[in-house]
Amino acid sequence: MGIQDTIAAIATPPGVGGIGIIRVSGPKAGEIGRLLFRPAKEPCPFATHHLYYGDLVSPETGNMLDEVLITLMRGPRSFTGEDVLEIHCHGGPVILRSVLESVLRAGARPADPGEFTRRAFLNNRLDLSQAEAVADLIMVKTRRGLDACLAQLKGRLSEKIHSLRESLMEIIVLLEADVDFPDEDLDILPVPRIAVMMESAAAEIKVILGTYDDGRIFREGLKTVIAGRPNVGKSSLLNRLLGEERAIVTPIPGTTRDFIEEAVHIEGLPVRLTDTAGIRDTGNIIEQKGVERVWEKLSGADAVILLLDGSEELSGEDRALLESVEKKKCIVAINKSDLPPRMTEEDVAKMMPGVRPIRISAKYGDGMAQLKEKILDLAGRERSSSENDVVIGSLRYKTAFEKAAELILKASESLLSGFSPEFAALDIKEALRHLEEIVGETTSEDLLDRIFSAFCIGK
Ligand SMILES: Nc1nc2c(ncn2[C@@H]2O[C@H](COP(=O)(O)OP(=O)(O)OP(=O)(O)O)[C@@H](O)[C@H]2O)c(=O)[nH]1
Ligand SMILES: [Mg+2]
Repeated sequence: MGIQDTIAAIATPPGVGGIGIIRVSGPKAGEIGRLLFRPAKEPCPFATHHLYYGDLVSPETGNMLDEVLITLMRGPRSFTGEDVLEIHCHGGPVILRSVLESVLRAGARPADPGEFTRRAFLNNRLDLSQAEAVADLIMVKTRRGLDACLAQLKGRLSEKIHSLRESLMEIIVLLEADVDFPDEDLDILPVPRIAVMMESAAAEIKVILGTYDDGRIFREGLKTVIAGRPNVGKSSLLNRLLGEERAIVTPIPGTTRDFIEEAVHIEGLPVRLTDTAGIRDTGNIIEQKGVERVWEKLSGADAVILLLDGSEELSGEDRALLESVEKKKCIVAINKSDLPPRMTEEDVAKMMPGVRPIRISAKYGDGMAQLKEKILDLAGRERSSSENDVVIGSLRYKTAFEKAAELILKASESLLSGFSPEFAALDIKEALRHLEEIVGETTSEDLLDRIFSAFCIGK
């Protein structure tokens, strides 16, 4: 498999722009540059990390392709660690395509998705967690998500893994000293001390795991489901929060039958809103199917906005819903505050002690600021971590950390119950392997393929 070959791709997004960049990486990068580029001023030594101005021409026909700026960054001081050529063209799709074709004819091959970053990883310019941060960085949707990605790119997660690794190595050395010299009656195995070391490593991992919910929400958005009886104004609320008439609103109960999902930002927090079918017992089979699926949605939600119609009395169906929704992720909103009230906050509080409902009018927009505040609170705004902290948002990291913590605790238990330290050492080594997988030190080709194929081409 040739890391020896030279790859090329358009690195800027499709469409029209001020400039568009073709990126080339590999041993032929310099040669390709020299073949296609006609400098405006001689001499043009192609000094590394310098920008040169001139024309790009097709070597076969001599025809001009574009007027460009070109730079060669010699390895290993480049993104991939190889020689990297960047051609800054005018940002038109036809120009970029024709320049890329010439580059390919001059000896490069098209890059696979994520291949530049993969090479950076293989050449030790980045570890795997940093490589993934590159992919996340360009997709990130919020300022705080960006901070977390930048911290990861700068190696905060990697540092954490390395310090955990040091601790685990130390434990292994202590455990194996006993295995290696069992006859030397040194009585050196300080079981309680090792157990403390193990527990503190596990505790450190637990702290990192505790950031997953935050991290995931800032990567994927807060999954928020609007639920309630038919006709309470769920679709009106979705439209209000979106600022457009997305869902159909009618006075007929049972209007919404399927989910409507839309994304909004609330003060930088990405929120994935789902409008659902009104929950009620119904003989209509289509509507009933919709209602069944609402319950599934509710159990998978990060937040539920339970909507009530304040112009009516609290009904049996409302009560059933109030009882069944998980309190800690629920915001109760009494809608239609513009109409004469027939439901009080106390009625609701009786059903759900500790919950303070808010009054809103989806139709006229009253109470929206308060509702947004509540959503932000649920997302754990006050828990917000500093940009230097490690925040993990990826399921891959979460799983690896969980397995490592489990194995460390298992090792500590076995040691404390008097089993041979050999067993504990095996568990700790396995835990180490899971941690190393995060930074890509013990990662299978398969996993690498999966991770990098999710990148875009040119990254
Ligand atoms: N006065 C008043 N009417 C409202 C308000 N919100 C919604 N409505 C009206 O209530 C009716 C039902 O609104 P929808 O948004 O369709 O209600 P829904 O909960 O989505 O209903 P289903 O899809 O049938 O479950 C419509 O006639 C809305 O105009 C409000 O704040 N004040
Ligand atoms: Mg509706």
